[in-house]
Amino acid sequence: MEKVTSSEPALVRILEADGSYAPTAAAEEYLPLIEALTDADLEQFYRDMVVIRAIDTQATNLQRQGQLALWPPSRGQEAAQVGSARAARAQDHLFPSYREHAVTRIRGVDSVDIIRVMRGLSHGGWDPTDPKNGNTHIYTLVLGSQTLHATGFGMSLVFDGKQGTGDPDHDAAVIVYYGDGASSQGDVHEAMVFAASYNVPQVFFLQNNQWAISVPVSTQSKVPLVRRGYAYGIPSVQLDGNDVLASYAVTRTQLDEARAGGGPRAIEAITYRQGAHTTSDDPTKYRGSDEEESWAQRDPITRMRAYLEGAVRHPTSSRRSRRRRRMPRRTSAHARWRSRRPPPTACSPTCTASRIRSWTSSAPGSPSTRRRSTLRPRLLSLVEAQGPEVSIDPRDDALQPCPQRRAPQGDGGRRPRHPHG
Ligand SMILES: Cc1ncc(C[n+]2csc(CCOP(=O)(O)OP(=O)(O)O)c2C)c(N)n1
Ligand SMILES: [Mg+2]
Repeated sequence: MEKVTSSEPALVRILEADGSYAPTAAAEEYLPLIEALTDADLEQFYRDMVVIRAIDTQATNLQRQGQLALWPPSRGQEAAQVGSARAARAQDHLFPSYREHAVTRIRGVDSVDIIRVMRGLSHGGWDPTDPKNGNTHIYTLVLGSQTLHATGFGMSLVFDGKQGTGDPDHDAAVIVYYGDGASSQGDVHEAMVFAASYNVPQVFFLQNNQWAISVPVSTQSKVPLVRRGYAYGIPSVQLDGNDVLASYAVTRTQLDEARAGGGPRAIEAITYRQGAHTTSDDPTKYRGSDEEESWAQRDPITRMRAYLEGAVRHPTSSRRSRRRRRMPRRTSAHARWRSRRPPPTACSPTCTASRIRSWTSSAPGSPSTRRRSTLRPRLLSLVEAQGPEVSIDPRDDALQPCPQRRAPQGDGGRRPRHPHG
């Protein structure tokens, strides 16, 4: 039995912070999945991260302009989210927390629907049963409760015989996202007990972004959080959450195992919340700029960009590298496109969706950019149609409490029983 004081868990990392391809020993078993990725897949990962950062930046700015009540920035966590969401199959169900803007977008949820929630115009944002939303369940702000929702849903997959049949198009799994702070909630532990007991096809995806508002992860746990899964008999892996390839490969493996009837799996993705907890938070009150700067050096988008730019290719042992050695002069379509047109500096605060839009639409083999091309105008129209001109008037009937909740006149202050409890 492993002692909790023994060596650190083996970290799965494929790309170093500088973009070099340098798999750790724990990553070796995942390399066939990486080698199977096409250039188009790699570009898609990068594009996903860049686009969601642009949306995240715009939404943060909209909040600062008073157009949204609140925004929880996802900046810094793009690789963990993109890799894991791209690893899921269409029939899988995803249960986000409240910061999974990349996950939801990849599954088809309109990012404007999240903005409507944060603007107070919608309670849920989207319909998880609508096929266009890719089995993405709604954001959950009550910490950890979505892990139980996911486990319950996963139990239904077991009871309905939708896992372990061996048919990859039929078997399904659930993946639930939660944070280091949420990992201290009883709900998460109860979910793990039930998931293990009922052999639920579930991946517990913990994004350890180092902070639960102002509480550091060192306060949440005296051992690496990945070890919590071990206690329930759940095979668990720790990965570099700023490496989109590691996130993709491990999640893909775990989802495949879960779907095949292997029971639950768990991931601790080590990442960092680069922004504030939400726009109501001021992180300068509890953490230093040295820490922020050191994590900025490990930025997930910069890392993938450096890799795609070809600073360091796959090692000589890989099939990809052998292929490239045989064709040393051949440049990929992506490399040719890039040399003509470098990407915008997506990481800067001035990055806008329109710049990203024009860049992504010029990419070779790019999927339809119709949705992206309408994003910027739609964000603006949200502001214009429901912002300055149409102010939210608290005197509107729609914003009044139910009349039956008002204290009745002349009854000595006693309220009648409300029909809805
Ligand atoms: C049950 C519950 N308790 C407290 C809160 C208040 N709260 C909101 S976010 C948060 C911190 C969550 O940290 P973490 O799980 O690490 O997720 P992160 O915000 O870092 O993504 C807290 C305490 C809540 N929403 N729900
Ligand atoms: Mg956290």
